[in-house]
Amino acid sequence: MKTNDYLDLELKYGAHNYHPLPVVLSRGEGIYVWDVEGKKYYDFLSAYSAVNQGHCHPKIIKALTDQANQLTLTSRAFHNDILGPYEKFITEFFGYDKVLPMNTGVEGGETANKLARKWGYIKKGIPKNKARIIFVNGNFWGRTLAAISSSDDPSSYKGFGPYMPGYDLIPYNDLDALENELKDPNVCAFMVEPIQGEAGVIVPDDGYLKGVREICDKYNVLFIADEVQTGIARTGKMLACDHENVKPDILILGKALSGGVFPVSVALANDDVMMCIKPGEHGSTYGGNPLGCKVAMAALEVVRDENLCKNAENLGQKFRDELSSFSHSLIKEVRGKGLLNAIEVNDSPDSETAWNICLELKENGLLAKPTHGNIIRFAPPLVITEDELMDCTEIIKKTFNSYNV
Ligand code: IF1
Repeated sequence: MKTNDYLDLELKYGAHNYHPLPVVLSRGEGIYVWDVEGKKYYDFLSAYSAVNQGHCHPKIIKALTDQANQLTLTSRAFHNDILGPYEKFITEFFGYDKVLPMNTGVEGGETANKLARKWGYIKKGIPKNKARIIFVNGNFWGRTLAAISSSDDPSSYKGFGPYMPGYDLIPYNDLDALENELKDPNVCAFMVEPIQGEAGVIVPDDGYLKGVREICDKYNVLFIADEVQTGIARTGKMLACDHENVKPDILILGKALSGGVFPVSVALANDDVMMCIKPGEHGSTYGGNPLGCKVAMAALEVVRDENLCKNAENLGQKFRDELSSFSHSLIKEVRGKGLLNAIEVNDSPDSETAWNICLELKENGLLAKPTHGNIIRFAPPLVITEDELMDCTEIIKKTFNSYNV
């Protein structure tokens, strides 16, 4: 079968809830993927930062296959010999008392919201059903009804009402607006991405995260950091919060926590928060399963042992230097941190330019996809070498130069 045969199958038998680039991949290794015609590409999306360790990393695949032949799922009705060691490993790795294991990033977010509300009622004394959580404009934390209830993007929330009460929005990167909201004693938490991914790789001012920490402390509000996309070395530190040495009260991780091999997410917190949830009040069938736990431990060991934070920091700077010094009428801004970067195309958000540039990039052997309209996100696996990165910046420059507006 050829590319179009696969596209036809998806068109006929699959929900039309995505608009992918017209490429059908059949193999991945490191920073490379191949399509069904055998064409090789640089992967500059990394499955939305889930494949930070590179496609099919041998150490992670070995962890998967070894455990898959041993024990894959017990449910939490019984104990197993992997969960406890995983919980010790990951809580020590990130410096929290306890972990609540889930599967997808949005389940991590839902878990954080439930923990925050419970803590608000039990520890902060918020009246029953009055707890509020504050989010920021441009946030994205998934597709559940709670997640879209906090969204200000119509493509996320429109047509799915009614919405979750107790959620309110303030501008991103605005500490005055934050302080103004947190004065309300019914606010239990502030949930924010340290860098906004979906909104278009929006990097807040230096000091923003430190300010969030201080204001949350001042008003006894939990700081929830959604590091599902920015975490696990993507921005050049293990966590994006590490750039300002701030520690959130609840840390949400997903995506690269399991290196693109198996869905694993977590909410991490100290006992003061985590012990507010009692047996039977939260969980999931696959949450904390032995297979995912083994994969996640291997995925984190790869990040640590292969120094992926340093590589992301160094090569991310090189990427931005190379493209910032490349002047082109279609490039409005190059921005990001570590290897989470974006080019804002100098055209209207509803133009097809960014999409068409991504089609040209595909022809030139590099896969990337626009986020909001005119912003192209560039996020390769963190195992990329300097030579490979320089080859990719040349492809990007060549593509812009040959693009006929
Ligand atoms: C889609 C976006 C990225 C996330 C942050 C939680 C989640 C995500 C910061 C939920 C998920 C994914 C979802 C996927 C595309 C992708 C995405 F474009 F949707 F927004 F990366 F930017 N927090 N992001 O980015 O994690 O439940 O998906 O495991 O839904 O189209 P999930």
